[in-house]
Amino acid sequence: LSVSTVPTSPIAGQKPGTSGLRKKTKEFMSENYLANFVQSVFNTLIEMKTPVQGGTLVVSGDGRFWNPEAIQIIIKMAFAAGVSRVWCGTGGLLSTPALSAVIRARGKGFESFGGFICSASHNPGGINDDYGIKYNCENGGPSPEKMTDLMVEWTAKIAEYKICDKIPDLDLSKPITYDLGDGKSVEVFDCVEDHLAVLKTCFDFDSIRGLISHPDFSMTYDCMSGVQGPYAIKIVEGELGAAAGSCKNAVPLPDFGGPESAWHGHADPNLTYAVELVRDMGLNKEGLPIASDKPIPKFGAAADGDADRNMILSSQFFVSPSDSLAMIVANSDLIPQFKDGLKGCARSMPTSGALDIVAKKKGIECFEVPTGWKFFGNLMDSGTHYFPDKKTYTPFICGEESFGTGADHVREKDGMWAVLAWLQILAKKTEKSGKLVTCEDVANEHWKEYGRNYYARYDYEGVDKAKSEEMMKMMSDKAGSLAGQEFGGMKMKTNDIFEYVDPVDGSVSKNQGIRYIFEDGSRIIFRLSGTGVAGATVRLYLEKYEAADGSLNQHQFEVVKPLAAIALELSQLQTYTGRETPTVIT
Ligand code: VG1
Ligand code: CO
Repeated sequence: LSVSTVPTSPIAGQKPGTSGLRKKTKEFMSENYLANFVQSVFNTLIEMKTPVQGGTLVVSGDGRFWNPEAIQIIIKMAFAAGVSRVWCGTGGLLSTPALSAVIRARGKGFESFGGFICSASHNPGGINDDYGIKYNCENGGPSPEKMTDLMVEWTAKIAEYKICDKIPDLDLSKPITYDLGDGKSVEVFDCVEDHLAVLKTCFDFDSIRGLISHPDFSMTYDCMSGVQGPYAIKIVEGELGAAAGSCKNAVPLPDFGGPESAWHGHADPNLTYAVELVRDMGLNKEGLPIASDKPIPKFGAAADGDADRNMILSSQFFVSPSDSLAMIVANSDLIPQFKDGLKGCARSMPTSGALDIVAKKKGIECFEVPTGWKFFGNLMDSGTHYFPDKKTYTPFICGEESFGTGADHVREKDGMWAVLAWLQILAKKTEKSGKLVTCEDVANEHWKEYGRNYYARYDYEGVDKAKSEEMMKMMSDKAGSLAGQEFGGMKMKTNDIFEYVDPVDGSVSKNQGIRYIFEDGSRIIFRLSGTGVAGATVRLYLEKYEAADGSLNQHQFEVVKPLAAIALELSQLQTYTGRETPTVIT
């Protein structure tokens, strides 16, 4: 295949954030933007001695606007870089967890060395919205920081890129193998099959089928016009027998429904954006019950654009993501994946401490890592390091407050896994009790045993970047100086800047958020988002613990309000940003 070398020059700002490189779509479409970044990734891989030559690369995405064009470009560049085989899901679609599964499990003997995920995840898509790309490694997980740092170095010195531009654009709509000569091929395969095969090793599908056919059970799964549609239809309706139509908005759209959709193209499963699901489950956007003229399903879930996020609900009941993580871990013995015992668990720093309480009681190791899934991978892969009695397999569950939950079957958060984990827990509990058990039942039982970590996150979107950085600096400068002082009748235990030393490879991640921790365990945390494309988003995380003998059925948003008042005082947020109220509360 003939290779063209195209001269180019560095483009400023090609720095991956919390999860890949995200920019306005038009910026990505501008001359050489994508090619510069993709070539920088290949240069990094070659520098790191990744077997790109003769290797297999996965390329697919969440179906957002411009994906078809970007995928064709990446395919042509991959062959120019020496790749022999490119794998794509049908339609160029693979959810983020499915792509992770494909990297880890597909094609015995010629496994892939990694893959590109063309997605900006929960960010809206379309010509006027966001585009993104992310590279995942041989273990199926996001590139670690040392690797993204190298990519950034390459983007700053790139002078040319290579592309096999004589290859015609390929039709990726159905399974087929294209033999392009010179030992190069593109294989298109069903986008669901590999992920489904992995999930079948995690769960007892028969028992979940039993729950779904229970006369009192009903469910709805809102795919928000993201990539989960084909997975939900095939797995939930096809394999598990949910009624046809249980999966809503299940056709992936390039703009996730766009401005006309109830969620304005913002395929982000939370109380604010998952408008249709929240209404159908008989709730308002504060998570409070509202009257409904239709029967309310017993179980509800939603996914984001690339299907790594999940929201879990039961009739008129919202399961907060931090709680969901803790409850799955508490009930992990009901999930076949952990039949030999769960060895470890982890949460991101801002995620509530509900998990820690469960881990302590169950006697399992619990880790606290910075925000973003890339930090979980090392822990999962460290089987022999941290869990010496297990040689290769490290039963592990992890999650984030941002509606991300997952386990060691892949190296990404996995929206479908979270849904199946809950269905599995409900199935086993229902089998045992004889009557239908709901998420609300599980939550009430959980809080009575462990207490409740009331929790909320305030997002201030689109604020001035310089001003929010000034605000963060003001708080950072005070680190360590507030211990012992009283705020709103609460005594401060510590205030610091979270820094993470990876226990496996010793790498250090500084500046991962500002923490105020009170004597009673309450926490206030500030971070700046690393996934936005314009201005800045300030995230404020609020947590208050109520012991098992305390008042367990209050409204979470009300309980944390006094903490919010303290947070505004500590940060002077209103003065710095000019914002009176958050854009989103979840
Ligand atoms: C956000 C969330 C974080 C999550 C990340 C990627 O990052 O807070 O928990 O891992 O999005 O999720 P940030 O830096 O904006 O706070 V996804 O579904 O967009 O890949
Ligand atoms: Co996502």
